This record gives sequence, C-alpha cells and structure tokens, in this order.
Amino acid sequence: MKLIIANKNYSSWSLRGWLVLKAFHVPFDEIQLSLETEEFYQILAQHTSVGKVPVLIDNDLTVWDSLAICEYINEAYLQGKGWPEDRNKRAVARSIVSEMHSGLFAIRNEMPMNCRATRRIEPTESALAEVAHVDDMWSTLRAENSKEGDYLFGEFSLADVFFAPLVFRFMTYRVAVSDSVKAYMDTMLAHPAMQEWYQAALAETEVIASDEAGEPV
Ligand SMILES: N[C@@H](CCC(=O)N[C@@H](CS)C(=O)NCC(=O)O)C(=O)O
Repeated sequence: MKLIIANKNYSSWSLRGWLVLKAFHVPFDEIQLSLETEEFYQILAQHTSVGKVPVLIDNDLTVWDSLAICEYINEAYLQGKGWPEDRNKRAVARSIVSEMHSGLFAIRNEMPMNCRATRRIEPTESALAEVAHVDDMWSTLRAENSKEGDYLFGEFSLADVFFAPLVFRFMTYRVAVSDSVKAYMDTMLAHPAMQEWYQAALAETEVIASDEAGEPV
C-alpha cells in the first residue's frame, strides 16, 4: 500500500491519511511530494486527476480524500475498530468528523497548520467562536469517555485522527483552551505517531508563504 502526501509541516489533510495508517499500525510506503511544485502535480497525475493529497493506492484501488481513506482503512484493515463500538458514540464521532471535514472554515483559514511556526495571529470573532465550539466538543467528550481512555472517545479513534491538525494549530498559535482540552492535547502530542510526524515536520525547510499566517513572535 502506498500513501501520497505533501509537506508534513503544512499538509493537514495528509496528516489525517497518514495518521490513520500509522496509529493503527497498518504497513504502507510513503510518497512525499512538495506542495506548489511541478513534480507534485506530475506525479499525482500518474495516479489520479484529483490534484490533491492524500491519495491511497492499495493494489489496483486508488482512494482519495482523507475521509474516504479513513473509511476504507477502517473497513479493509481495522474490522471497524476505527470508530467507537457503541452506535450512538459512532454517530457523534461521525458528526464531529464530518463537521471538521466540511466546516470550521475560520480556524482553517486563519490558522493554517504550520507545525514549526512560532507566530502570532489575531483570530477574528468567527475563529474564536469556532475554537470555543471545539473546546466544548472536546471537553464534553473527554468528560463522557474518561473511564475508557484518554482520547475523545476513550480509545484512539478516527475522531482523534481528524482533529490531530487542530491540536498542532492550537499548540503553535497558543490558542487559549480549557484545562481538559489542554490535557487532551498533551495526550495527542505525546502519541508516538504524532511525535514522528512533528519531528519530520520540524526537519523540513520548504516555506509556503500562503500558509505562514500572522507575524513572527
Ligand atoms: N477534502 C480533501 C482536501 C485535500 C486537500 O486540500 N489537500 C491539499 C493539501 S493539505 C492539497 O493537496 N493541495 C494542493 C493543491 O490544492 O494544489 C481531503 O479531505 O483530503
């Protein structure tokens, strides 16, 4: 199995496709391309016309889009264990993942993932409202599922995969969060796969100007 991704420092959607494989110990080869280069589009075009990463290639099957990749891995390799076992919890997990996939635009626009950033941003009211909503979701889930483990639904799940880039964003832009969200972020940041991604991101040197939001601190 091969996964095509982009710069670890910047590519939040790549992180989701990569993390589901790494965290659940599914073996794969990684093809990393640099955003905004000719090679990115040329090599990607050999597999799909989508023009975006992540893209998963499993024998003769090509799957693109982070959520479709997570769902495929969950079905084909995890026997459904990517989602919480309880049906109602699964429904909530799918709600928050869908919301991340199709919304939270102010956070996404104003706080681009930039793992090595030490930059100051001035979030708009919209971004602050989204942060408050995410804080509410995460702290509520942590309170409900604390007996089962330290992740959003207790055990690590696709919900954690989907919010992993927000953990990096909240860390680097020093977003004010509640104590319970801080504890959850510490758990996520200590996850071996998150650490592996983070260290690789710090080692990268390419600069994508459009993802360098805010001012250097
Ligand atoms: N909805 C897609 C979004 C994929 C996406 O926007 N990927 C970005 C990198 S994070 C990309 O490939 N950008 C290259 C481009 O637009 O030229 C997913 O969930 O995978």
